[in-house]
Amino acid sequence: MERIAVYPGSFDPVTNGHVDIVQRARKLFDRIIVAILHNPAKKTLFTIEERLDMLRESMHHIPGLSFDVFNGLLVEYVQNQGAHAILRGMRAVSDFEYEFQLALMNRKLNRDIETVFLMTGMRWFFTSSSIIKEAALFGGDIADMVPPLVYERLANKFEALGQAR
Ligand code: COD
Repeated sequence: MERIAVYPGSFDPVTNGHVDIVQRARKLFDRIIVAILHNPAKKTLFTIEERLDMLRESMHHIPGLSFDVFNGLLVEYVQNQGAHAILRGMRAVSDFEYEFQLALMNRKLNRDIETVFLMTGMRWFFTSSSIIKEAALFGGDIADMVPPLVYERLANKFEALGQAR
């Protein structure tokens, strides 16, 4: 049986922390579907198309991946894809409570799907999409935390980062 995992997220934008998780998880799964939640109620910096584009470009060197957009319940999407695992990354203790609730709710909704957590790579401990956006807004140097295309796109969005280059 093919081992398929779904790696769901907002990816607004993708960071080196996300890339690292997928790279390492490939040892555990034959195929990983990186899936962006389309939630029109949530305000994002990048559109779905921009986020998909950045994900594809940042992970093009990793085999066995596909990229998709989903809406509605995650467990339903996972089941429809023929997958049995949800892949999540864990950074600090602060991630734990939310991830724990999400995993338990998903298990309650579908007992056949397991959530698999990978610890962040040490280098990406402090890397988060929201902190990167805030730093970039004020011209902070975030070049080593995101793939080159994401850096370019952030610089285009935020003039301050563009000026710091
Ligand atoms: N190192 C390691 N992992 C990281 C790093 C890093 N530096 N940065 C982020 N990650 C991990 C996150 O911990 C997460 O596991 C994953 O990467 C994606 O992160 P985000 O922030 O892009 O994704 P989220 O947390 O916004 O995703 C939320 C979901 C889309 C999974 C969730 O909202 C969802 O499933 N929604 C659909 C409705 C549903 O079914 N809800 C659950 C039951 S009610």
